[in-house]
Amino acid sequence: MDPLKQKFSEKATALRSEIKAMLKEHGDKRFDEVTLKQIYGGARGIKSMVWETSQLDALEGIRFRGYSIPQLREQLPKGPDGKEPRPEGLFWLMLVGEVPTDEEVQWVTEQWASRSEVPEHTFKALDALPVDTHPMTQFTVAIASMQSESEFARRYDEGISKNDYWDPTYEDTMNLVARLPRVAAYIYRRTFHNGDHIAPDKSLDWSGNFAHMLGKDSADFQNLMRLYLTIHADHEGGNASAHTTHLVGSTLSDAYLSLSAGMNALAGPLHGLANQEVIKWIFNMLESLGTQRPTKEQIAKYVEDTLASGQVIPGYGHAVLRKPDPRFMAQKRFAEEYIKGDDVVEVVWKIFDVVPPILQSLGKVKNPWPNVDAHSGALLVHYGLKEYSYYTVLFGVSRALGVLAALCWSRALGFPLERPKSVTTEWVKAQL
Ligand code: FAM
Repeated sequence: MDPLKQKFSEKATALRSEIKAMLKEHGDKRFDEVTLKQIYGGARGIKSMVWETSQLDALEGIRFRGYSIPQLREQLPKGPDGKEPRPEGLFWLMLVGEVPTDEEVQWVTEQWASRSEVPEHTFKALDALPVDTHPMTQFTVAIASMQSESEFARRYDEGISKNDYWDPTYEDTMNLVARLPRVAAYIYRRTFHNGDHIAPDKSLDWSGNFAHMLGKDSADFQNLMRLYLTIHADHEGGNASAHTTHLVGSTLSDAYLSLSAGMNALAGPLHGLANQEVIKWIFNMLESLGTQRPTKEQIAKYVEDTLASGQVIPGYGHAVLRKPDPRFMAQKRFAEEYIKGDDVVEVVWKIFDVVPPILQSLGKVKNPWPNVDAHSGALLVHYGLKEYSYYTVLFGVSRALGVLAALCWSRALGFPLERPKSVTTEWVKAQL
């Protein structure tokens, strides 16, 4: 058995019996109460699922298996120039809870390279779509089209024991993650570069090869991809893309169908699509002001106008966070180190000064601070990746790491079909 699978199987077996014993002894212990506001308010804050790979603190931000983003950057094995962490290492950490060695990360890189062949019919399915189909739609179609290769679906059809569900889920996860950069790069090149595709370079790491297939070979862009694909990977289980993947997976839909569903959730403007909305909003602002270097006063006026027209300020606010997002700060740090003085980055930083007090003054916005999406576009634009309708696909390639590692855990721990209770307003009124 491969070393990661072996380790995962041991850890999962141990945790599964621990949970069984815990449930037997404490199964009726109360952890939460639900208010009417929560029932009508998108279930905010209700503790109702288990997600082993990461946990979000409203003030501290995300921790992956206990490690904050700055700690990950320090401790995970890095790319060839030793600067940014390799997402392969984060995947290992999320799956088995241990920071991997350089050799272990190299093993993941090689595994994914060896599993990265994309079926021909997926390219055909993409080519059948109009070229101006939104890249996220292309992405979900491509992922669903690869379902024909699902090990889980095949083994279920043959009659697999419940105790073994985790095994083909792990195989599907490894195959699917391995193929995503090729699929995502294919979508980029067909949509924006006349289908002039670039063959993979399997000597590169997962992020380096992705950058290469996008047509961006500079060492700095490869580093941006390493950081980007690391910090977008997971944000505990309740966010829409993670929760959708989890819900669909709970019906024993395989990893392909579950991820494809999760990516449809990521494609919404209140979730992952916000990264395209941010840069679109900034470009529109610069155009309407007629300058690349607006003053803070000009930005404030534009923000007020956006709010007055009944729109949200993209990249600001969060359902859980109540401080500037550490993923925003990690990107700011990257910009300070690699591309200080860039015009669009300067605008992003001015917006960071201007927007929070304005949102605060509205008196209803619970978090006036920037989230992950407020910064990412400016970094991509700097390196010439200006086609912002593509940005959410990059987010999706990364998010697959967390939600699929979590899917492996859900199958290994024997989690049941998810089925919360709904009520009618008539029923609610009768309780008051
Ligand atoms: N601009 C203007 N108004 C905002 C706002 C923003 N950035 N963020 C929240 N509000 C409003 C919100 O629309 C609501 O207004 P109404 O009561 O009139 O409906 C009010 O403030 C209270 O909302 P909340 O409780 O503070 O936020 P929610 O938990 O309901 O929603 C977000 C969270 C993220 C959907 C919301 O902040 C938002 O729409 N932000 C802009 C879109 C965005 O950046 N999304 C990306 C989130 C990201 F981290 C990700 O998933 N990738």
